[in-house]
Amino acid sequence: MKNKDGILNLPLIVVGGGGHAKVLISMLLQQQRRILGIVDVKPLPPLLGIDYLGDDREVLNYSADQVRLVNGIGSIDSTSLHRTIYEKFTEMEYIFATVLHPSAVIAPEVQIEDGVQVMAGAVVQPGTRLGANVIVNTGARVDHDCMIDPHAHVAPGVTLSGNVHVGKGAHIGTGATIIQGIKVGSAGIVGAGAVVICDVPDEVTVVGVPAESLRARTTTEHKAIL
Ligand code: JB2
Repeated sequence: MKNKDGILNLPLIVVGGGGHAKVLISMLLQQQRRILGIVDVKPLPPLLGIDYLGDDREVLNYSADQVRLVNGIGSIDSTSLHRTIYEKFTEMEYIFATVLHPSAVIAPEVQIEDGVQVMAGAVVQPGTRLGANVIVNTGARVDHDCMIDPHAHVAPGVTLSGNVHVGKGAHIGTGATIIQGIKVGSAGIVGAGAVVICDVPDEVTVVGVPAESLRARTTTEHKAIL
């Protein structure tokens, strides 16, 4: 995989200055990338030595061919802000850098779209496609032929067996395991530590071992109480 960003090596602006941005900045500094600064909705002290520039309007001081952006917004309650930030700036023709930790093991046959982030210790096997703005977080394992649609977040320590399809903007919580051939619908949420053995419909949250819909679980619990 080679993308335009890797060839041009343009300076970077990190959008968002919280926990996810800190991990990205550390990776980028190890790779000796030049970071112009951070934009955030609130003023921040320097983060790993990188200064706060101002709010998102600060990006507009640079043309889209002078800089690359790094999406420093992770997944707080959902991936929606991560997605919004990406869409807002790509509509203005800015390009998000692809950030791959050198310790991640990524098979050469993996397709990687713009703005993908793969953190330390992750493994991504052949035949997999990582859509635009996808995060494969620390130590996650994505086995062969998985389709990870744009804006999805595969949190630290997740295991996806082969042929898993993760829908647009889905969030796979820390340490979850998804067996082979499962589809998680768009904006689906898999709770931390869940073991998913059945498909997850769009916008549904599943939790537990084996995973079941949060709504179904709540209803069952209510019935039990009543
Ligand atoms: O519209 C915005 C905006 N809204 C919030 N534009 C910009 N440029 N920044 C924005 N922010 C800023 O994002 C907040 O002011 C805050 O500084 C930052 C979010 O930081 P936080 O640490 O709360 O979340 P995160 O997205 O960096 O990290 C989450 O996701 C990661 C994947 C956490 O849950 C982490 O624990 C997790 N590893």
